Amino acid sequence: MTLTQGMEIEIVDYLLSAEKEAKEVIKVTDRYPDLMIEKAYDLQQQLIERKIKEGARHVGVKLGLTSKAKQEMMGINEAIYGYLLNDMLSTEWEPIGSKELIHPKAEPEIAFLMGEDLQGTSVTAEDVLKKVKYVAPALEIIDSRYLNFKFTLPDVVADNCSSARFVVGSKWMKPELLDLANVGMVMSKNGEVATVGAGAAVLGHPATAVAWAVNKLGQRSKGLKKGDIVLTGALSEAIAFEAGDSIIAQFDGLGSVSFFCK
Ligand code: 0L1
Ligand code: MG
Repeated sequence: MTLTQGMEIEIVDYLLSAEKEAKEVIKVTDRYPDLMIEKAYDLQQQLIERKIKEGARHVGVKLGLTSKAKQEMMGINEAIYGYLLNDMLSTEWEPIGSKELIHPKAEPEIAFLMGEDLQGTSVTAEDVLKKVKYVAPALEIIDSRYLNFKFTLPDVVADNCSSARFVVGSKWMKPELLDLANVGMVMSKNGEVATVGAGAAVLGHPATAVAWAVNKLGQRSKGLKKGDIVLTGALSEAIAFEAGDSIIAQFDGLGSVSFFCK
């Protein structure tokens, strides 16, 4: 079934309300089983445009489903991208409010800060690294709007790839000072190790994941802008948390990043 403009507006409203009310909802493909991935990116774009119209600002891009393990689990062979807006950016010293979220999970990631614009359809990891000004430790907080965090690929793309919040650590380094694929990471919850990982978990190298995203954006005549923050993908599985929990991710050579959930 082809979605009419009215149906598309209704889907975007549905997802925006679920987020605003912090209420999980039945996935879109239960109602529209023919929803295809490219149409889901159109819906994602409309959702972001609505948020921008309501006052939010674009601050970057995020990669999702970048680990081979997660791709195999979902029976897919490519990553996904979504957008980061200023109202998702949280600081280490300001607690994350659990009441505004549904069933949040934390993901340890390496953030890139773009020093120059980058657009194209045959961009390589090397091209990406030439345009990255700094890398930093980051935590992404994902919070799928769907019931029990269960969805198909088009569902999660339309839902802006489960984006909710993100925190970037204060240590920013030149990318050439680190071997990003070999950066080890330990994420702890309430002082206990919850998960470990390495930069290579992100499609072999975080810059490879970003090159994929740039090429995918390029197909829509979009790209990365100077000053964009890019969350390059999770170094390990996501860890669920709730009010009262504190999360810290420590990265070899890159320092740490943490938050408390109130
Ligand atoms: O950022 C991510 O890797 C998550 C993307 C969406 C999939 C999920 O919500 O687990
Ligand atoms: Mg993520």
